[in-house]
Parts: sequence; structure tokens; C-alpha cells
Amino acid sequence: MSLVLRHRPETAGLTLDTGGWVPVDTFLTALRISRAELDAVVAFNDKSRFAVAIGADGVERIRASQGHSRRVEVDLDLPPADPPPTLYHGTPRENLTSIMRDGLRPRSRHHVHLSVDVPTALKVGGRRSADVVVLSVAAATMAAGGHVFHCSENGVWLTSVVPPEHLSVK
Ligand code: HQG
Repeated sequence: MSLVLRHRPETAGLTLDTGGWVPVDTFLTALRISRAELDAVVAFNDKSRFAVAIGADGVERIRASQGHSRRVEVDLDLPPADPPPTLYHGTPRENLTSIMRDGLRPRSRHHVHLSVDVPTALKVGGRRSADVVVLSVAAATMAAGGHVFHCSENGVWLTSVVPPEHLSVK
């Protein structure tokens, strides 16, 4: 479901609308899964990655709450939000020199992803390496300086870029 709803919808013959949504019926047919299977994934996915909503037209749709590849043109239309004073980002230690020079960049995604706590940041960095560094991000200071933040439906904080001066090693 992540592959189709975030990265490569065409592998299932699907197109996402501008908000990243696909009608649930179309999605079930394309992935050859049952409604019960879809509901179970939406409800029990460990990070609540997917959301189902009924549009103004009465059609039920599904989308990924965040994490889309840049090659997939979606606008989640999340409102700007005031971040907490500090957010966190876990990354393999080998990235540190480059991050402290260039800042955190979205790379292949639409946004830089930031966590609300250190354990979550450790888990995110731990996907890529056993040697993880957690960076503190001075989020409220950034926001005061004009950087825009969004909070996804599943509680991941998103921003365009974090310049090095707002980063410190935890
Ligand atoms: C690194 C998962 C060198 C960055 C997670 C990261 C998250 C740099 C990697 C979500 C850099 C990008 C996103 C720079 C950034 N120099 N390295 N200047 N700027 N990086 O996967 O944050 O399971 O695109 O530190 O839980 O690891 O998919 O980002 O290591 O929420 O739902 O470049 O993916 O969620 O990697 O993870 P990613 P991420 P899901």
C-alpha cells in the first residue's frame, strides 16, 4: 500500500488525485484486496500511515498521510502549524558531516521528516544504520524566523529544509 499510495501508483495502474487520494473501490480492485483487509491495515498499521475519508461528493477515498516521493505530485494541503520548541531527527552517523554543512534536505521526499521525541527519532534512523545520531531541531526558533511547518495526520512534523544553524547533536 505504501508503494502504491506514496511512491509508484502506476505499478497498480492507479493515478492519485492532487491531494493524494484514490477512491476506495478503485483501490480495492487494483490491489485485489478485500475491504476487511484494507480496514485492518488502516486501523492497525503501526504508524497510522493511511487515512480514509469521505469527500464532499460522497465518495470514500484513501491516501497515505505523509512520506510521498517527490516524483509523485501530491499536495496534502496540510495547514501550517506551530511546532513544539524542539523536534528530533535520527540519521546514520555517516550523514552527519554533510548534514551539518548543508542542513537537512528532503532528498527523495517532499519534506524533511521530524519526530516529536528521541525514541521515535532513534527508530527512524535505525531503519538505515545501527549507528544512529539524533539531531535536535530548534523548531520554534525556525518557525519564528518564517519556516513553515506542517503536522501530518499521523503526527510526523514536516518542513522544507532545516538549515545547519538550527541543528545540534543531541
Ligand atoms: C538524510 C519513515 C546527508 C536523512 C520514517 C535521512 C520517517 C541527509 C535520509 C520517514 C541530508 C533520507 C522519513 C544531507 C537529509 N546530507 N544526508 N544534507 N539531509 N539526509 O527515508 O527522515 O516508515 O527520505 O537524515 O519513520 O529517514 O516510511 O527520510 O537519513 O517518518 O512511514 O537522508 O520515513 O516513515 O531518508 O524518514 P528518508 P527519513 P515510514
